[in-house]
Amino acid sequence: MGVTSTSQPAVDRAQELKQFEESKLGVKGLVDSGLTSLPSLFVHPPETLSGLKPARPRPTPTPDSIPTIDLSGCDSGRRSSVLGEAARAARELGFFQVVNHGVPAEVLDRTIAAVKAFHEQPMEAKARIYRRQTETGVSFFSNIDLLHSKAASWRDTLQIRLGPKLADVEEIPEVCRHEVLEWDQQVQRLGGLLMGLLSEGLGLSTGKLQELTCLETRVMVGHYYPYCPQPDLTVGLTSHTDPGVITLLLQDQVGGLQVKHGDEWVDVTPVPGALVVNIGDILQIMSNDEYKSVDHRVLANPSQEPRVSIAVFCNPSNRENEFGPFPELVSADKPAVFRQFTFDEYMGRFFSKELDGKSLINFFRA
Ligand SMILES: O=C(O)CCC(=O)C(=O)O
Repeated sequence: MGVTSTSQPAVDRAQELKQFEESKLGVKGLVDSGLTSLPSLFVHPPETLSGLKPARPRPTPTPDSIPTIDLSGCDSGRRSSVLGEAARAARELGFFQVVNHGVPAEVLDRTIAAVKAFHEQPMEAKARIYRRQTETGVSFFSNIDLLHSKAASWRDTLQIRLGPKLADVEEIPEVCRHEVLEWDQQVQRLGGLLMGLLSEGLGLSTGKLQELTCLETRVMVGHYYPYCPQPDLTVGLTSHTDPGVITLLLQDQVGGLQVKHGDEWVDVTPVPGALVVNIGDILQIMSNDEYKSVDHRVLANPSQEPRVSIAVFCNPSNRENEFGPFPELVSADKPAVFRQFTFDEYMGRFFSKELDGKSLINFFRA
């Protein structure tokens, strides 16, 4: 296809974008075509590239590295210590990993393998569902913000609506259908447990977040980050915060996810068998700024081995209800720091702009 490489003169970006989108090849298609330098469409501005230096090495865990929390016994004797750890991580870092979460290792492995198999099918199979409209609840695309962003990123995505209304089951690619449905069962169970812990961590009842339908809307994105020939010129995923309540992420062992902590980027180093959990903007707002929704990004993948990650975003399904800080967390000493708004208004703003989260949450500050 006619995508301009970095060594060729620039052509009209809109035309280049259109060609890439209409080819339905995705980034993996570009890699498979044998390209050795980055199309200019994917080259990020100097202000992004200058901040891409590797995260600070952390040979031993330090208090501000991403903690791994052992969930075993959290329904019995260890609950208060587990919820203390989860709440502390949610307050200080907005991210943590969990092990002994009850999801069998075989399920983790086959979910990753199934999403990888989807992306590694012949192009025609994927092109059939290359689209940005979501009526059927299933779509394959490269870069959710391709049409709004200043520069594209080096990843493709399979997106599937899991709830409250599951996507048309027949539309879910057969190569990963069974595994996606099985994954959603695990997400619902574990998501409920985590929401219980995070609710209690705010001093609220265990069921508070689920009563507000926070686990009902679930969207899965199965990302594929192929080898990038010039990883210093682009990113896998630009820095952003997640707009929803919590996100559950399953990543393979390749690595590349980084979280902003203060002025530094910290690696979320893959831990075998672990799942990554992060706080979204709505939960930061509902917690009246107690919990933190933090910027995270993924570096472009320099290794020949593709990186696969699967995120499930959990959002409220009551989109017309008003959201804002929990009244229980507002007092004369700690007034509400956000105004009330509907989730519809929030998501409308999220999808109309580039992925650069913080300015969005700030829009709702009181
Ligand atoms: O691929 C990853 O590790 C992160 C994915 C992510 O942040 C997202 O989909 O919003």
